[in-house]
Amino acid sequence: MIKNKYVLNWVSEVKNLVEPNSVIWLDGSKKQTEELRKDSCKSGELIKLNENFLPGCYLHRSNPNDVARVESKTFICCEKKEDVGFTNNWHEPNAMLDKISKIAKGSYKNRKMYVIPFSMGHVGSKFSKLGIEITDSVYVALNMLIMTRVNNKVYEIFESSDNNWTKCLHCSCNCDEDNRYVCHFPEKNMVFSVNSSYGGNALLGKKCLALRLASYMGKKEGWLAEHMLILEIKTPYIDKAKYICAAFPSGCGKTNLAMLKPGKTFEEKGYKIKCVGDDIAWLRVVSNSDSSGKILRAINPENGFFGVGIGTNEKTNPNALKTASRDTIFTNVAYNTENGTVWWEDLSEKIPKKILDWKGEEFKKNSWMAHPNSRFTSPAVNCPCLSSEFENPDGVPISAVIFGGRRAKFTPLVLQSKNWVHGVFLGMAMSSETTAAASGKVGVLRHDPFGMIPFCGYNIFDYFNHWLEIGKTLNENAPKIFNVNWFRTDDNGDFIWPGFSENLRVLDWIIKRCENKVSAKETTYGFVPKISDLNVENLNIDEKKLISILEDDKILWEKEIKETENFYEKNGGKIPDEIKNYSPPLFKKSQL
Ligand code: OXD
Ligand code: MN
Repeated sequence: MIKNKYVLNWVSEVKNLVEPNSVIWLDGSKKQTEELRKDSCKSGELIKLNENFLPGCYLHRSNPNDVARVESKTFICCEKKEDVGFTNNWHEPNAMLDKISKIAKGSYKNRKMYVIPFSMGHVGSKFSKLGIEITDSVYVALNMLIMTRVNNKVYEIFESSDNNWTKCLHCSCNCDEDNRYVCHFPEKNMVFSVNSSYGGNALLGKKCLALRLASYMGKKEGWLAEHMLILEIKTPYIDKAKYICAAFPSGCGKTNLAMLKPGKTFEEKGYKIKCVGDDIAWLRVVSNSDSSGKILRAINPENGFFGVGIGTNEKTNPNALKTASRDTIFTNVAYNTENGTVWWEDLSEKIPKKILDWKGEEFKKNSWMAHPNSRFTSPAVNCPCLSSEFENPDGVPISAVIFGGRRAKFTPLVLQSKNWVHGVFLGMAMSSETTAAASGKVGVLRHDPFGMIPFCGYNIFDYFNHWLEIGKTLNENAPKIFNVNWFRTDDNGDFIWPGFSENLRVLDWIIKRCENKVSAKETTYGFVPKISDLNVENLNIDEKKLISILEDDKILWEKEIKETENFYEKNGGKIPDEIKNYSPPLFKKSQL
């Protein structure tokens, strides 16, 4: 137990509200975790999988009405409506607190209350933030033990942390969709979620603290919380490893890129990719150790992966499969009853003979066996390509920032911005076709600036300006900014670029650009590779099609820029003048 009086007061306040029959403080120890796993198997919340094939692994089935983040029920509750901007739902804080407290009142009756003190980031690092999640769901508690750092050191550090930590209260209630709320109170440093036990709505350290509240803290304190993977790349032509951050909307393959396994051609040449993080990056401007000005360093604040099952297989991400082969909680995947393992569409060609779908029901033709947003929660240490820098409390120095989206017909394979300001424009202009990670229609094109539309906890126009300000402090040491698109299709609707491990060819060009090892073709819209500079050795790709995705049509760009301007204007803001002024040809009226 922690003796910090702020912690004790809050825990006792929550206890009075939710009225549990017992309170359990979680310390992350093996013994306690094992007891929780046993309890959850007894209660039916988890199913133990075959220890021989999947040691330490469990299956969980959520309520079928509770399978994805619910953006329509996610609120930022702060004094002034204008502080949240058009990308968030706003609510007045006291009225909302009142409303959800009534829903939560007495909801832990005959249940246990789990208190989980955790650190996002390395315990005690200046990058890190502390939180306490209280939950009545043993499933949520076990996920938090994987996704965050929970240990004795966290307990120690809480003793000297006064009130500097985030309150995270989760109440399962009866999973009533109509009364589901995920509420953030930035001014109170608090998250309160009721009636959902699905990942992003209930593992409150993740999207709620590490993105929505952290982005708000970052604006106040001068740093960035981003929906970005962090990867380490070693190439034969540079001695030191380089680090890249990449922002993509949900479901665009961040985990696959972060754990990319080089194909034979590149492996033999000495290329290596290591993973630092697959979903969230916290970035700070710090002095370079050789005193050559300021650089951007990044940490992954999480301690595990909450990956999507479907789309993960031997071809797309063998490292993720190994990561999920032990000590993992699978959510809403199919259950192979013959051998006690799990399955999802595209994991293997054949459907196992004896199988139950994600709801625990018999095979039905033409229906999903695993839910499209089925997940695996695995400890980071399981990852065979985890970077040794994952544990560096000072983070890694970032050479390049990549933005990307899922666009079938527009934006080239790779484009380098002309400078930081232009890069911020590329981030602002990001759009992507939606996936199953959030509830709502799949495949619809939506604006998703910086991949942050569901996660920026404050006014997005202030966020754009914050990015511009960060760039000024970095000056000539600013990472280079790129845009990528793996998803262009031909007239038959087939992907032109093979993607997955072949994306290393694009990363290679990016690093060469950062190291001034290669020139590029300059267009009004940015720098693109000369075809001779993109390594396509042993790649079976039609040259005409490749050329078609290396450069964009001027008319399409003009339409896109106009559309982006209209989108922001319609929503009460505008593209900052600084961006418009930097490159008149992009915004010249006669071109639009
Ligand atoms: C996620 C998401 O769960 O982005 O990572 O939705
Ligand atoms: Mn994500």
